[in-house]
Amino acid sequence: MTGTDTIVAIATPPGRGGISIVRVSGPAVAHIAVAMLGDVPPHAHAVRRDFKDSNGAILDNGVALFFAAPRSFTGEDVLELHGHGGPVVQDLVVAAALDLGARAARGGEFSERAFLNNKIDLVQAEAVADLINASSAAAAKAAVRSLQGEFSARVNTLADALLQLRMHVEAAIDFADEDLTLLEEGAIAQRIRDWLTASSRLQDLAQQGMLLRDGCTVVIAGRPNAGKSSLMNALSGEDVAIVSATPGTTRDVLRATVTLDGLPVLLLDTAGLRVSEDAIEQEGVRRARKEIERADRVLYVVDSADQLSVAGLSADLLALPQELPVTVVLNKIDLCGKAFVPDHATSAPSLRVSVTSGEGFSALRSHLKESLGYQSSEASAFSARRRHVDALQRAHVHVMAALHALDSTLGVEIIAEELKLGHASLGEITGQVTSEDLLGAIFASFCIGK
Ligand SMILES: Nc1nc2c(ncn2[C@@H]2O[C@H](COP(=O)(O)OP(=O)(O)OP(=O)(O)O)[C@@H](O)[C@H]2O)c(=O)[nH]1
Ligand SMILES: [Mg+2]
Repeated sequence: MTGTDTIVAIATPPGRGGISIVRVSGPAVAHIAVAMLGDVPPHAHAVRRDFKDSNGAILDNGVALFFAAPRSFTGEDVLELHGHGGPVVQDLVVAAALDLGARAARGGEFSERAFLNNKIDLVQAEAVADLINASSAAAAKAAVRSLQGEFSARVNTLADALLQLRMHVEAAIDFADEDLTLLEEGAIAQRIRDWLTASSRLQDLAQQGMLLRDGCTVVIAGRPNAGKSSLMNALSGEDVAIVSATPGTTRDVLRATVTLDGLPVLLLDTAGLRVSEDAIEQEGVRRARKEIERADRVLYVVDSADQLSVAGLSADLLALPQELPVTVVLNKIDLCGKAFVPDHATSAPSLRVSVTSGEGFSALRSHLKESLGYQSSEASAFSARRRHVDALQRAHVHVMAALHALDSTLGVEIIAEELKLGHASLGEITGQVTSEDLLGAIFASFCIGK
């Protein structure tokens, strides 16, 4: 399935740098090496060479690395030219390879070839991109674990167990007379239950991996002057937003990224929610509402020292979209007595803080992590994507259906079919079962040269 053509790309970031790497992969690599370097260097040995164009003109002098198929990242012959990091010289080296029969690689094409040549599975290919794009140290470590195959191994264990179950059940179909003896042993039901337990556990882990990779969006909302921008600045540790005693200060949506124990959180500060005659402020409120709808969690900030805000809290919360995950942050508690707890008639959790004194902040951070579903279990986390979690869930549902069919003695064929569908869902994760569309979508998001 691999391309019969040879691809070339600059593998290092664009611009000037100490070193830049041009990577070539495909059947024409040996030809290109002979033309540009004078020989094909020995496998995986760094050699010093002049890099020449097809006319023999010297373009650069650097280190060349050749990896013979299939012992390379892509599984094809690969040549890496480590030259000087100037944009013009890099382009000249690429142009020379193009001249000698290579074509410019698309984003992710090297990784795609690695996948198609069975050097890595789909989860690992995705982990390459996740590692490059990791927005926190924890996310990077998690991506490395996926890259090393930890997630794939767990998926494969589940898939293998399911395959065993399928074989057992399908044997029951083939030997119809012994139908009952094969299935009524009870062992099958127990094995399916065990499988479901393991599947739930992996779903939890994958969910964590997805959180680590994608992070969460937390929107700070509330009435004007509640202390939203102050909270934004305090949580991000930066002076992102203008704070002033004048209500209606913030108009635009302001963003800052913070890391909570490795969990990347995008914080959004928004305009105070109120009815206003001012067109600019109206637009600010409109933007605030738009972000609120998309939030993974809303921190609804209340000025606890302001009687009107406290009295209006229940109504304010009711005016927010239904089923929105909201935490009420009762701010400015430095201005009220300790015993003061405004009552509000919703089930939203509430926390008391003072941005000025810092009181209640560590509780707020822990609450955020917990409410976003993050357990900072760095040791076992691996990166995962929404599509992995979806596929795991689908597999789980099918196997549940199989168990149901077994319990209600629905017929062995139905059990077999559900197990088969579950197995196929798992296969989508590592790429045993894929469609062209899926592959295209995954690799298109990679950077060029990867
Ligand atoms: N005493 C006290 N004052 C606070 C606290 N938090 C914020 N403030 C003050 O409250 C005022 C409003 O703060 P901002 O952070 O600008 O409020 P905001 O909710 O962003 O206001 P808008 O952008 O106008 O909607 C400022 O004068 C802050 O210094 C607090 O915990 N205690
Ligand atoms: Mg503000």
